[in-house]
Amino acid sequence: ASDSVSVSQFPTLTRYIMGKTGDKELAILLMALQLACKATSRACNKAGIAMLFGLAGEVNSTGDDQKKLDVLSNEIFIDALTNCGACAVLVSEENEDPIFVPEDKAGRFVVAFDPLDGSSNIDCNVSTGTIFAVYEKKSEKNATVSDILRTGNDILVAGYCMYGAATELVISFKGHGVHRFTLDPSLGEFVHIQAHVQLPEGGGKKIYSCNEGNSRNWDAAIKGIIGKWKDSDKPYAARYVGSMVSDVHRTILYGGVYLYPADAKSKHGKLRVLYEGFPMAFIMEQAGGAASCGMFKGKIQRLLDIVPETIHEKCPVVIGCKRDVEAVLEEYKIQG
Ligand code: AHM
Ligand code: MG
Repeated sequence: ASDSVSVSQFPTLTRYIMGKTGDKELAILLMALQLACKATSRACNKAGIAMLFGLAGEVNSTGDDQKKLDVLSNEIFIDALTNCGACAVLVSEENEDPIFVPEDKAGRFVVAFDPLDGSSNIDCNVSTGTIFAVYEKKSEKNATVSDILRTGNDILVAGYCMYGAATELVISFKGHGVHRFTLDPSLGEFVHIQAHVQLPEGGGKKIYSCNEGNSRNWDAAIKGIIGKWKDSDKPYAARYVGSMVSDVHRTILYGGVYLYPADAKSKHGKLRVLYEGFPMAFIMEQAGGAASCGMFKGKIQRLLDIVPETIHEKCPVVIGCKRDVEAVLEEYKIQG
């Protein structure tokens, strides 16, 4: 496309939301979210020059060392969301407790987010991302933590923003499919590049994506299925960035499966339900894929059906094309 094409040929995110839902408060919320994504993208781009690489010297809600960019992006998101007038409660990976928006600024939405996911990739200029899930609060008056401790089936909007070669926002509105928007830096806007994104027909490329360094602690079913994929006539390829946003994004576009299973050391896996598992499972299902925990607490569980009891709870994650997710679940039956 040349620079002379009209702006309206590439609708912006805000225009897109208004056109699809007509919900002005939701449009305001998503304007705040996209502003925070743009500011985080800018911080990632300038990190080397602005001396933003390295540790901040603090530990976050789950005991991980915080990077300077973790702290900065968290401040960016909290500032944008508490001041937009559309939020009641926020849950961030970086904050131990939920953040209740003061009554005079509060709105109808509840947002769980990981401001900058993929910590291990921050300092070496490999893709990172933001992940978020939006709910509408149930409480009539002031919001409580019960407004966020709900199943993933209650999600209204989920999305992620990938800070990669380009900055890309992928959003799914319940009932409206999955949409891709790319940040046009010269315009400072996210422009719509693909509607109703679906995983490739039949499951797409044969790719498994997981941290195989954990394999000695996996259960028999996960060891079994990965072994089968590697030993088949046309073996699966291994691809693992180590940033969930990038690994899930590739899975949606190319096919295959992404796994962070439970193991003997981590019975709940590594990823957090509210701002990693749920939003990615929601997007994956909306894109025609599947999302499971595999075997969790003694039974096979669809990921979105979990009801979290605490805000930083973890769950095992097996998400991707139906072909591969079903093969994992089948392996649990075979292994008993
Ligand atoms: P983080 O929230 O501390 O960044 O951890 C989440 C990340 C995911 O993006 C990624 O898929 C996973 O952790 C990688 O974990 P590992 O380094 O154990 O493979
Ligand atoms: Mg994270």
